[in-house]
Amino acid sequence: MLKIHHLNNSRSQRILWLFEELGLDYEIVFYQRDLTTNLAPPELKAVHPLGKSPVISDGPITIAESGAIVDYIIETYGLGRLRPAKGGADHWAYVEWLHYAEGSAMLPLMLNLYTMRLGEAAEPLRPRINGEIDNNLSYLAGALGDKPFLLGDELTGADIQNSFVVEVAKNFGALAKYPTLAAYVERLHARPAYQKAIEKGGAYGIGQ
Ligand SMILES: N[C@@H](CCC(=O)N[C@@H](CS)C(=O)NCC(=O)O)C(=O)O
Repeated sequence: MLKIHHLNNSRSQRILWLFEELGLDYEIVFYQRDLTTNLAPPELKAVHPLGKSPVISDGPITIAESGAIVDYIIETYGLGRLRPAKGGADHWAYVEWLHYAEGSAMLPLMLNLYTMRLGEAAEPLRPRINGEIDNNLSYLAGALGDKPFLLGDELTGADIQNSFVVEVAKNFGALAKYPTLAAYVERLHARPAYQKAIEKGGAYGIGQ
């Protein structure tokens, strides 16, 4: 059976959502962040050397990195759902979005998170970090346009993978300038599968 190593209040929430969108059977192994450091417990290192979440296992296969997990699950269990047909321009746009979330968009958001702890010492970095957050959010808003989802009328893995980006941006108050992205977050959160995943995954405070 599919198994997900799920850290509370983390990126693995979007994998639970993916499972729910596809109606899959799966087992959740729960891990709790340290209340002081907010880091993952050391037990996750026994699952994967990086000690991060999400990690899934499916029989002999173990996969870390949420983009790879989204790709694997949709290819293996999607039966053509949650992705555009292969071969066309939309397919490659979809692949790009799967890489984009963690490869580009999350970097300035994580830098923001880390440098917030430095107080005034981080001031010299602020213009670059804020500029790159805006660069990415305006790119996302432009790509979304007036469509409901990144690739058109249907939800795809691209939206699930990038949901964490817009949720983190919302937590930082960075969506105030991007009403279409704020509405996009609400649209994703309104999906029954999203809500079921929240019920299963436990308290989630990112972008809510
Ligand atoms: N690029 C990875 C990032 C994984 C990651 O950093 N996960 C965070 C949760 S949001 C984590 O496990 N943090 C706990 C820690 O670093 O101790 C992915 O998308 O799967």
